[in-house]
Amino acid sequence: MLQRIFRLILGVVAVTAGGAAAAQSKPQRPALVAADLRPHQSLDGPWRWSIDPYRDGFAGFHGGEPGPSTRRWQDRTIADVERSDPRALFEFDLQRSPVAQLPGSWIGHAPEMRLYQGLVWYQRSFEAASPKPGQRTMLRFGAADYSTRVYLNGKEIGRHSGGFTPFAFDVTKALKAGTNQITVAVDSARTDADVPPPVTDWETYGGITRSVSLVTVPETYVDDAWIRLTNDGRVAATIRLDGLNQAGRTVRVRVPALDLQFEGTTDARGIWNGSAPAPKMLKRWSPEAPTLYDTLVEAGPDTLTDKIGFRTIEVRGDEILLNGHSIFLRGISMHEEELGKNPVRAMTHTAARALLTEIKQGLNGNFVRLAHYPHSEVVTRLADEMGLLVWSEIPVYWRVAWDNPEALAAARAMMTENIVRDRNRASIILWSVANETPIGEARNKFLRTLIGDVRALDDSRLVTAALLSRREGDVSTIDDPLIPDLDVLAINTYNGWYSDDRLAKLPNISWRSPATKPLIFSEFGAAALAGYHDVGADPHKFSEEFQAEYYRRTLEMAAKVPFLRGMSPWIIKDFRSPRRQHPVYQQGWNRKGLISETGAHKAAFDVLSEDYRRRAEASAKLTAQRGDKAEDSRKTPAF
Ligand code: GCB
Repeated sequence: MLQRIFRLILGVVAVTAGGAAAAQSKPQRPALVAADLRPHQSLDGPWRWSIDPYRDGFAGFHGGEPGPSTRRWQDRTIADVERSDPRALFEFDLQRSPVAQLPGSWIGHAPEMRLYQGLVWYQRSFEAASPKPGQRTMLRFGAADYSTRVYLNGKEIGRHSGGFTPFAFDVTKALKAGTNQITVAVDSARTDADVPPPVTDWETYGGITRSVSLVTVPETYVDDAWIRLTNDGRVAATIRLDGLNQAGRTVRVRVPALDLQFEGTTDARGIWNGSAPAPKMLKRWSPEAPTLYDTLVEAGPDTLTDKIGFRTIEVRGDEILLNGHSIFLRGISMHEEELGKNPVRAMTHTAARALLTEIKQGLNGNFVRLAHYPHSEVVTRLADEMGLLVWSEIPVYWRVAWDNPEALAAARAMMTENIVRDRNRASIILWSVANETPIGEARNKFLRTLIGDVRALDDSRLVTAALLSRREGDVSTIDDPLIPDLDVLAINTYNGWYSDDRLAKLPNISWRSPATKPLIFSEFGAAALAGYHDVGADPHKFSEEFQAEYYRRTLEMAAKVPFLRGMSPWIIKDFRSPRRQHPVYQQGWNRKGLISETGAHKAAFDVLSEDYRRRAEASAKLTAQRGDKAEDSRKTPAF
C-alpha cells in the first residue's frame, strides 16, 4: 500500500510544462506538507502587475522566443537601461507598473480587470539572507489560478497547472544574498483538457489567490507526513524525508500532551511507516469537541509541527459512523468567496471565520461541502479548529474531456495535491471525485481511476461523488454505474427550482437506491434576491418566500428518506457567476445563497437553521443517553 501511495505521488502530479493545456506527469517535489505552519518569509503584500492578453511575453510575433522588448522576466532595471541606451526598446516595465496587494484575484486590481481572462504578469523584489550551508529554501505558492510560470532573478524556476492546490520549488541555488527579483506569469485561460473545463457556474478568479512564501528547511527534511487514528485504535504515521540523508534516518513522532512517542528508520526512498496504540487519554476529535494535538515529527535537524485531531470515520450499512457512532451531516455548500460586494477570493482567516460561523452557529451545522475545488488551507484548518466536518472535492465538473489523457492527468494531479496537503485534517471525512458528470463508459473509467488514486493515497476516509438521479413521476432513482465504487452516495437535486413542480408536491417524491449505502443530498436549492418579497399564496421564483417554502417542502421530503445521512444544500452565500445574468434578480450572481453577498440573511436561512437545531438536539439526546449507559456500565461491577 505504502509503495503505491508514494509511487502515485511520484507518478501523476503535474508540475506542468507549457500553458493551460499542458498536463505532463512529473514528480511533485517538494510537497512541503504543513508549510503554512513552518517558519517562513512571507512574500504577500504589494506586487507590480501588468496584463499580457496576447501572451507576447511567451512568444515573438511569429511564434518563436520572445525578444528583449517583451520578455517580462529579465533581471534588469528597465528605466536604467532606457536612460543609458537611447535606442533601447521595451514594451513593458513591470517595475513601474501599478501595484496590487496579493494574495487576491486580479479582478479587484482595477475596474477594467473585472472580466479579464488571460495572462497577467506579477513582479516584486525581496531581500534574502545568504543561504546557510545545510539548508534549503523553497518558494511556495498556496495557489495560483490557473497555470503559472515562475522566474527568479531572470531564470525560470518552474511551472504549475491547476488553480487550487499548493506548489513549491527548491530555489536554494537560484536565490541571491541581498535583493532578489521574482516574476510570476499567471494565465486564467482554460481549455477542454483542463479541470475544470472552461464552462462552470462560478467566477474564475484568475491570479495569485493564496499566500506566497519562502520556507527554509534543513537539507534533509520532512517533506510529507501523514498521521492519523486507524479504525483499530492506533496512531499511524507515514513519513517521507527528502534530501541527501533521507535513507536510514531515525524519525520520531511525538504528541507531548498524550505522552505518545514512537519512532523508526526510513528506507532508501526516505519513507518510514510506523504506529503505536492510541493512548487511553486521547480525546477524539468531533464537531462537538474539536480537540487538536500539537504533533511533532522529528528527523535529524528537522522538526515538523502540525495540529492534528484524531477520529475515525467509517460506513456501516447505510450509516456513517464518526468515532463509531452514527451521525447525520447537518451541512451546507460553500464556494471560496469572501463576504462583501466585491470579493476577490482573498480567503483570510477572518473571512473564513465569518462564513464558517454562519454555518456552525447560525445554521446549527456540523458539516460543510467545500465546493467545487480544493479550498484554501486557511478554511480546512479552521474547520479542524471550529469543529466542522468537511467534504473536499476537485473540479471534475460537468463536461470534462473524458477521453483526453491530459484531462485525466490534470485531475489526478489535483486530487493528489489536495489529498497530500490535507490528509492530516480531522475535519475532512469525504473526498469527492466529481460533480454532476454525465454517465458514459469513458467517464466511468476516468472516475474509477480517480477513485483508485484516492483509495491508494488515503484509505482512512470515505469516497463520494455528487451524482444525478433519474426521476419518473414521484419516484427518483439513484442508478449511476459508479455506485459500487463509492462509500457514500451523493445526489444533487433541484426539483421545484429547475422543474415546474408545485412546491407543495415536493414531499411526495420518494427515493430509491439499489445499494445499502448512506446518501447525502449534496445539493438542493432555490434562488432568492435578498429583500425581494412576494407574500402571495403562490410566491414567485426569486422571492425570499419562494426560497423559504422550497426549503420547507424539500426538508419534508428529505425527512422521509430512511437512508439519508446528511445534506449540504446549495449554498451558504450568493456567489459570483458569469452565467447568471437576469438583470433584475441576478446581476452576475448565483442567488441560491441563504445569505446575500453582503451577509443579509434570507428567510430560508431560519428554515434550515430550525431543522438543524431539531436534528442537533435529537442527536445530543442520543449522545447523552449513550453517555449515561457508559456511566452505568462503569458503575456495574464486572463479574
Ligand atoms: C449545480 C452545480 C452548482 C451550481 C448549481 C446551480 O448542480 O453543482 O455548481 O451552481 O447547480 O445553482 O444551478
